[in-house]
Amino acid sequence: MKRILYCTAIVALACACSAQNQRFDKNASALVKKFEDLAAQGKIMYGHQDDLLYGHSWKVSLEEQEYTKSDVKDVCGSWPAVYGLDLGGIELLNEKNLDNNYFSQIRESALKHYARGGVVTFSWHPRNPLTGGDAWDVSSKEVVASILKGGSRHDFFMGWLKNVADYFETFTLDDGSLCPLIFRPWHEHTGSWFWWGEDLCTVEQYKALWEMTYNYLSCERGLKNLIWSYSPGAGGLTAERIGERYPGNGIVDIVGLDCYQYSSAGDFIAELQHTLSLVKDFASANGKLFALTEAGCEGLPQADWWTSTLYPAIAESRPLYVLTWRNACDNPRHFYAPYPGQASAADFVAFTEKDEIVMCK
Ligand code: BMA
Repeated sequence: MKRILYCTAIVALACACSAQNQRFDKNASALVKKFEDLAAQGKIMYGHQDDLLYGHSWKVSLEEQEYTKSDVKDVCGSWPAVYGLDLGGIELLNEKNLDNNYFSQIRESALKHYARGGVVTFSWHPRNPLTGGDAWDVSSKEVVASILKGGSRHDFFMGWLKNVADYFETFTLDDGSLCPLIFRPWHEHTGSWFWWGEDLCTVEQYKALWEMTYNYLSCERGLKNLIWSYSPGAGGLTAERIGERYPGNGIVDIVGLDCYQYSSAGDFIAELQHTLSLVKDFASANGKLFALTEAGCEGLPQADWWTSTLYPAIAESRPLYVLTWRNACDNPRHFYAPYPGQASAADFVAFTEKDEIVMCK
């Protein structure tokens, strides 16, 4: 056991940027400080995926400049504090991401949100670099091995990381500095539905994937605007499983949790309370922030879901933020935030009015 811990520490040290390099640039430092202040006050930011790009029954036009429309704002008068976006497709230099959003609009809306005082976070559902399938193509267990150093797809995959870095470098503010971004790659790895999932690679391969990603983006390319989040999925999560593939304190800033409701409200509350407390304990022991990086109940059939299910599940542990998933404009049943007239709209307003919930005004 001791030997394993010792090796992990050496790997983490070896991959962190050299000591004279600072961890964050000034904007990311200020944002992390803001996170620490919010966490100390027990505040919880509310977040929503793709919020400014489309909603349950609308989509921004190509001419959009302001990015003011939002299902969340239409319901409660404020934007979500955290704006989630996805990079899937940037690895191929596609014009649009996997959910049909122009990368130019993703960037412009993110910069608007940051200028309003909001926080931006990116997930990444990259295609499968070995088979050519999508992120959910788990037909081969060789994918992670193939992209690590020495693997047959390593050079190819480093090209994908270059495309990610080139895109992140375009998130410039007026003074030429970069917009800080929470980057949350290789998420839900405790499940096996993505090609980087638990059954698809070994512990060492998963950690090496993180180290390679961090080393390239934050060290080699010097992207000090990135705040790194690690997000296990809730299903069957234990303290041991949170720690088993943890990439290391040198390269993680936020310990996250992804947890969706697939069962009764009571079961979901119990699961979320339990898994959040595990994540919180792990984060505290490692001096990290923690957040509910993805959550939700598809279609929001329960009118008081926000105050009677989500709120009691998070009120005790108080994650830094809770981000509910997207309101697809092309699938009327696939939504996780209310829109005007939706059954849980009034209750969502009551949730956002709670003292600890932070929105973007
Ligand atoms: C999933 C669904 C998909 C989407 C993917 C990435 O949960 O919303 O429709 O493509 O996330 O955003």
